[in-house]
Amino acid sequence: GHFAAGGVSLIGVPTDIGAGTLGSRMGPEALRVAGIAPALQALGVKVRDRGNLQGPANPWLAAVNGFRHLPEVALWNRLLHDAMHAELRAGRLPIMLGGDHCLGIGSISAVARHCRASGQPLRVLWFDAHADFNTATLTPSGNIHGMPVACLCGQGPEELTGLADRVPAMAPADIRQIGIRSVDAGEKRLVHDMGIEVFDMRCIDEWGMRQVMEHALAGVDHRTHLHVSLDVDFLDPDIAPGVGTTVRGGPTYREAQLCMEMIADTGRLGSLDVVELNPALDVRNQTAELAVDLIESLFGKSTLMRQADG
Ligand code: 6HN
Ligand code: MN
Ligand code: MN
Ligand code: MN
Repeated sequence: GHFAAGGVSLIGVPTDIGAGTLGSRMGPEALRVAGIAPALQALGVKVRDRGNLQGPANPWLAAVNGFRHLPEVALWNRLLHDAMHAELRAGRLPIMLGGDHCLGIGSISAVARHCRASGQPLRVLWFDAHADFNTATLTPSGNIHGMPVACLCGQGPEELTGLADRVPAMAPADIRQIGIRSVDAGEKRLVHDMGIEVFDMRCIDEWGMRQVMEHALAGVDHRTHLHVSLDVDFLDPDIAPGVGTTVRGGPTYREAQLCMEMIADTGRLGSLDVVELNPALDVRNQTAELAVDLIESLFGKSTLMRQADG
């Protein structure tokens, strides 16, 4: 059957607690308004909308010891970890509707824990303009949405590194980063030292997206759990203006579609984050609509069209 045979669960996480711009708290509603549920249903996917998690408000405070809002970030991520893990255990494919990218910590902690319990290899595809590998001492902002990959790899405060069944929650060898084009100086060294495999924009320019995705998916087999963490600032700001941290020179609409189609072709998608969508900065909800287009491809829309041709 379809890789989402057990159905999809939408989990809204309406917070901008880890970001430097307010507004991604409205991301879940913008994705619903853009029609994420009916779009998946039209592809034959069973969808359950679990509604929104409820957590602490954003107090909008300065950094303390290198972190902004650490207690609130930790609480949101604990709630998300528990919700994601319950869906995975029930055999469902969770889609986390963010919210800012600090939520990748709770989401992927749950996925990694589930993979260990079920004996499945994990592959995380991190689509982002940023490496999100800062630490309290390296961060230029204190914003924890710039730190989730470091936390998942065990570099961070125990409130954030210890959400799963072990520390680090995830092995650096299990992640591939795609579309990177803005990395802070200290962060760059740490990404390199941790041995993270990065397919940056230079790589996409030189190899083309098809070859990049072939490399990023190499070794994925019939048992692999694929997790996609889609930071919408991955996309070029010309097509995706509704994000707080735009960086010029991102992938085009067709390049992004190809990424999603090649993932769909593996049949191994197991969970998804859609993060950093900021409706306060968007124009006529176009970035949310683009995200829904990409999610349709991720769930096999173009594959269905190919089958229709024979
Ligand atoms: N994101 N590297 C910058 C910082 O403040 O650490 C930007 C991080 C952006 C994070 O977009 O998920
Ligand atoms: Mn499973
Ligand atoms: Mn990010
Ligand atoms: Mn980003």
